[in-house]
Amino acid sequence: MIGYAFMGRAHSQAWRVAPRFFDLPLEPRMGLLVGRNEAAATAAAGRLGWAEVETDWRRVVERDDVDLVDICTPGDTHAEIAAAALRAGKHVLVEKPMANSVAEAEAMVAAAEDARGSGARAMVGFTYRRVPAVALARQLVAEGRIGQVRQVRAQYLQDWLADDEAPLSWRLDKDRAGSGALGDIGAHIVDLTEFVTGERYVGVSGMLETFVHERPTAGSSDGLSSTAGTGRGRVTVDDAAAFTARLSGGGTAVLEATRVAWGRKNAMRFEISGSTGTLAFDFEEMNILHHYDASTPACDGGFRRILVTESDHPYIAAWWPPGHGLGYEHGFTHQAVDLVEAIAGGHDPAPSFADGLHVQQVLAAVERSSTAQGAFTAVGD
Ligand code: SOE
Repeated sequence: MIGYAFMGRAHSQAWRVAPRFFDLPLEPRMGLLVGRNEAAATAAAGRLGWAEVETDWRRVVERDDVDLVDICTPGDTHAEIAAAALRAGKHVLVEKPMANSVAEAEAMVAAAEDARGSGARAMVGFTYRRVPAVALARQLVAEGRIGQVRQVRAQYLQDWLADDEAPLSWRLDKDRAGSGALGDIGAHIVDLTEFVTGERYVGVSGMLETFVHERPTAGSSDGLSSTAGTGRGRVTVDDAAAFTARLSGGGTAVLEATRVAWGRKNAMRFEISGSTGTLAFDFEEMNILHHYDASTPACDGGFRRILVTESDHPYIAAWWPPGHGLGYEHGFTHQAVDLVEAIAGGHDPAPSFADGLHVQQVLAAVERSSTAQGAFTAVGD
């Protein structure tokens, strides 16, 4: 695993726990943690359960005793590391957004295609697909339980940048992160709503805004949060993104991603209205899915609140009795499980690098549209 901050911690927890709760066809062994600061990486490896430490990823990706490379670094490093690992015949899991540009994402797809012959598998970490209520929503749409998808409403709202004095970090630097709220969290709702509907966004009209152009430079950081330093630096990414979109099946969508919405901590929500019903989900109540079925007589109709903790709900059988609930980290565990099963079963995991490229194309179309005062922009052009 390369990187050991927020995502590295989440992935480590997943690799540790997955074989203890799920019957996996292969046992993951947590071999090497890679970080440039040897002392910090050594401390992290001890805490997170990695056997060895390396300071240069190049020395790791070709080692014979490495089968899978898990990339948890900022976006500007993804393409190079993923391509090198795939060339060496390793399986790759890469954090979202897959890359910082469409060109990088295309190169990653090409590397994954070339490596397929050697049996190497490549997957993007859109972990929210593995929240049981989200996976159930996808099943219900596929079963026709809301009919033809007509309207998608999705939001990803956070507030960790709502304070104008919140310090700079790599996530606010376009060269390192690619974009701001758009790629960091907008990418999740693009992927998630495509996953649930089984459709693709074909065109967008978008608007990006940066409200706070300068922030204190970061002083110290523990990988999760940072304190302000003494200087000030420029923010080069968006604080918020909003866009409307058209879906491949003829439906419409309204999406919003922001890191400056006071009071909203990790409110990733979607509501999907079809010709015969609606589904609604909010990550802040992640064990619940709401379903409105229009075939129920209006007099006793209304949204049904499904507590997604039954053993026949996706992923739940491996966990706790009904009603005991799962949390943020379980999505990462399910991701590890699905990847290991794909590797052992010899099939491609989802989301693939091609799926990651498509999300990148949607993000790029939103950026182009925003530059062109919101002109409708086809995805992929
Ligand atoms: C920060 O906005 C962040 O950590 C994202 O990068 C993650 O993808 C999201 O799951 C939580 O918020």
